[in-house]
Amino acid sequence: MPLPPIDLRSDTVTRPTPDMLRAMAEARVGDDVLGDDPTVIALQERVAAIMGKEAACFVPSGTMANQTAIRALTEPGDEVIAHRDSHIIHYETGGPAALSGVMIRPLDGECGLFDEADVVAVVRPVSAHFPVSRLLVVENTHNRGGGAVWPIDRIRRVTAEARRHNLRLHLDGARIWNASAATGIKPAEYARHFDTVACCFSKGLGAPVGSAVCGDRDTIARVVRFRKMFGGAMRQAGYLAAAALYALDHHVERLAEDHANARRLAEGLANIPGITVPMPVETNMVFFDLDPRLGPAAAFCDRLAAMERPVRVLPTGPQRIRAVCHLDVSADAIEAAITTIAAAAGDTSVL
Ligand code: TLP
Repeated sequence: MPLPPIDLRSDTVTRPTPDMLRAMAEARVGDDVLGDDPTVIALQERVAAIMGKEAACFVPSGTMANQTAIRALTEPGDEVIAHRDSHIIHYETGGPAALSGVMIRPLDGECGLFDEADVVAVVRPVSAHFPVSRLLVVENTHNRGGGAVWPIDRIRRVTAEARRHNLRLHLDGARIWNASAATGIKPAEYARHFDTVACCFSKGLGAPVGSAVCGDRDTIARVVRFRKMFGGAMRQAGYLAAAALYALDHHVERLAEDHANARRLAEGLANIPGITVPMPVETNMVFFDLDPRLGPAAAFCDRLAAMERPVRVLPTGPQRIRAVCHLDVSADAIEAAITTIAAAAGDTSVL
């Protein structure tokens, strides 16, 4: 019998715990499209309060959270400024172009971060010829930036300058909980600099489904409208909202464990010949690069999945791999993962 794989592909792979399932089964529900699901209403009020915003809208995915927010804050033909490596550019199937009719102006910067001067440099003058520079999107933590956390001072400076240039502001805070766990800075302290904040319950927090968009009442009314238009309005969604409420109660404090596991994993990987860890590990993600003599990343991932104690990870570049720590991965599993990866890299000293 092969041993069960250690699944580090994403923090999205977690399964609901028995207690979470019980909370879901016991949820009071209504019809959320008609606006009377009490558990969805409770979740929306709770998450709006956590973010210090007037209102929130529960949506099925992080992608829909970002896309409804972008649609709510822009007009077709507008330009959205975002880091080159951001999720909205790489992993949302061209949604900003398809759903909102906007262009994206990508910014450079280490680990998904940039400075106010980078924003100012691309803001366009008002002219009949140019698209309107309308929206700045910040991602915190930054996924392809290694799970990097935006320093709060940098957020303050960048958003203040963006406002001076009449930009609206959206925070892709799918992993805002990880940013807060790493810094001790409350989500509302990050959120107050933005018009809208997307946060996710099904990544670090371990719920099976669901994200939210938070903002002022008028903007969230637009988000609710676009959620319907994009097919994301759900009926007895209280069963899912109950999982998110359970996750907020029980799975936020423990995120520090995932961060400690990620640091340990990075340390173990950095000691394996042929493997380098290119970015600092600040939260629950570890990116690692393979020396070409270990082969391409995709083939190495396949090799890891076929080992005696399989490890599942995802290639994110020709030589780059991502591993993500989460609720369903223990400190012991991390030690086993390091052993498997070392063995696959041909490091016999670990065996
Ligand atoms: N990210 C997924 C993949 O799409 C890459 C992952 O495994 O990390 N914002 C950020 C910063 C994200 O990392 C993700 C998911 C989303 C938005 C979208 O969330 P979902 O997958 O719920 O649509």
